This record gives sequence, structure tokens and C-alpha cells, in this order.
Amino acid sequence: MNELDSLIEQARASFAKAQTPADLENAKALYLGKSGRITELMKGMAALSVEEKKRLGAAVNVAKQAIEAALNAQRQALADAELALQLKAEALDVSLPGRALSQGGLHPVSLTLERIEEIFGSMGFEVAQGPEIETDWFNFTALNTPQDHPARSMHDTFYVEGGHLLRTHTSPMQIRHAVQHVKRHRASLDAGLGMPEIRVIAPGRTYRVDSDATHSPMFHQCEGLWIGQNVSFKDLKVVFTDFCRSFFESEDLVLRFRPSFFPFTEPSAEIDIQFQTGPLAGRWLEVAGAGQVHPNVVRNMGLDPEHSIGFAFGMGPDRLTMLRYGVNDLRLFFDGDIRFLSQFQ
Ligand code: 2NM
Repeated sequence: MNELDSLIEQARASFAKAQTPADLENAKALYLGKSGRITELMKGMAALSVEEKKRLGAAVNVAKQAIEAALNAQRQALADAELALQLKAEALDVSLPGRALSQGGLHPVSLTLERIEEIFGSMGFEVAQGPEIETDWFNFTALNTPQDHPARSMHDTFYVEGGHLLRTHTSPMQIRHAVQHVKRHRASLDAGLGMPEIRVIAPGRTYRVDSDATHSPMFHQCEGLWIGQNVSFKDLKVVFTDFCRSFFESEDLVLRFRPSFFPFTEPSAEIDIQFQTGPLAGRWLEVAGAGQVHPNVVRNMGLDPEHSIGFAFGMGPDRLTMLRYGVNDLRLFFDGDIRFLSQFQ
């Protein structure tokens, strides 16, 4: 084997030993670098004759190309090995089961509000929504609630800047709605032609300074109002009985009206229901307050109590939700625990 062939063999052997690209580049320097073996051979040819330069130069070039080929082959082999390692480390098991997307849903109290709106909607009631920050006028004064009423105390009501407050019930929305309704039909009223009946419910968030297993500082209310020329307690009984039987899907459910007091109604009543079957059968459960709208309140709606009469009621969707699903702690609705909430989907 001549000297060049053995040089090629040595280069191949030292490239093959290289385990990393850095090893390989160091090995390359020994042969192809500035003072490598091939470079030295080329420099040494300066003193040779033209004839010998031609012969030896061609042979050295062949050797150089063979060494370069070996170098590139090893570079490729190292790169392939590196890629293979990386692929192995980052391997995905495509046969693993996927993670299912979880499906969201409505909060149980929202489901109740939807039910209430649907049932009263079927009886011709509009749905009115409005501000949660109210004025003293709409929350208290217009509702015939006197200046010294306990509900007006700092202990019962959240007051905010500017003399405003967080509404303690949704009745202020009834007043706002009635005032708008009357305004829309002012001309007809003035001409003695009357107006379409007011039939509306006002569902939404309400606020009171109160917190225990059955009271939350934020809670929901839904108030209803029906005003016409001849709307009576009889209509209230029909409407509310139908509502309760639809809401609880219980046709033999019965109602009881107990005398009570509210500043904005006279006479006033508490409404209790009794199931005939199921886990709550036989017990009287309080579900709403109601009454004939007080003449002062009718006047504050812009109407003449001699010609307009009707009833109003107020109920707690949180409590209705507890009764419907058998939940015994109100706070569960506001903790935001998905394990609890997902049971209502
Ligand atoms: C209740 C009980 C009785 C009520 C009264 C009114 C309005 F605006 F017409 F005066 N809205 N809601 C009312 C009446 C609310 O909640 C227990």
C-alpha cells in the first residue's frame, strides 16, 4: 500500500472514531487543516519538477477527495444518529386515548331563571331588566317605603357613592318599566282610551347585608307585576298556581295565601306551597310574597289608582332552585365548585 492509500485509511479510521461533531472537526484538522497532512504534502511539492508535480499533484488530489468524502459521510452519520436519538426521545404514542373537551353549561340558578321566564312568557309577561345600582327613589320612596323603614338602614342595604345603593329587590325595575309603559301610552290615556295591561316580570341580582346558610349578600329575585282595569287577587291565585305547578312539574301541588305585610302592597300575603308526593310532601313551604299594588305605588307609576289596579309578587329563584333540586345550603350555588355545578347539566 502506498503512502497516500495508507493516509486515506488513517483518515477514515480517525473519522470513524469521532463520536461528536467536535471530535470530527478536530480529526479533520489533522488531514485537511492548514497544517494537516494533505496540506503539508502539497506544500512539499514546490521543489519538484513540472512532470513530478503533475503526477503527484493528481494523486494527492484523488487522496484529498477520498478523505473529504469520508469526512462528509461521517458528518452525515453523526447527524443521522443525533436525529434518531431526538426522534426516540420525543416519540408520541398516538394510540393513547385523547383528552375529551369538557362541555360547559348553565348555572342551576340560571336554569331556574330561564324556566321562570319561559313559564311567565307563556302567560303573556314581558321580561324587564335594568340597573343593579339604584337611586333611593326607585328602590324605596316610589315603593311606598317610608324614611324610617328598617330596610333603609346601613345594616340592611349596601350604599355606594353619590347616595346610590345596590338594589335590595327588583321591584325598582317594575316601577321603571311601568313608568315607560305609561309614557308610551300617555296620549291614549289622556284621551280616556286606556292602555294595554302591564304584565311584566323582573328577574335579576339583588343585594342585602346578610350572610349565612340561607342568605347570601348577593342573591336573586324575580318580581312580577300585572296592572289593568280589573285585575284582582283571583288572577294572582290563578297565575301563581299555574306557575308553581309548571315550575315544579307537579299538577296536584296546592297553594296557601297567608296574610302578611309589605309597604308596597295592600292587602299583602305570603304564598306557601305543599307537594302531595315526593320527598317534600305534606310540608308547607314559603315560596313568595305578593299583594295588591298599593295606591301610592300605582300613583308613582304615573297611573290613577281609581282606574288602574293589579297585583305584584316577589320570589327567590335561589330558594326555588334549592327546593326543585333538594339542595340544602345556598352557599353551594356561589362557591363555584364544578363538581357541584356539573350535576345540573
Ligand atoms: C314582593 C311582595 C309583594 C312587589 C311590588 C312591586 C311593585 F313594584 F309593583 F310595587 N313589585 N314587587 C312585591 C309585592 C314584591 O316580594 C316579596
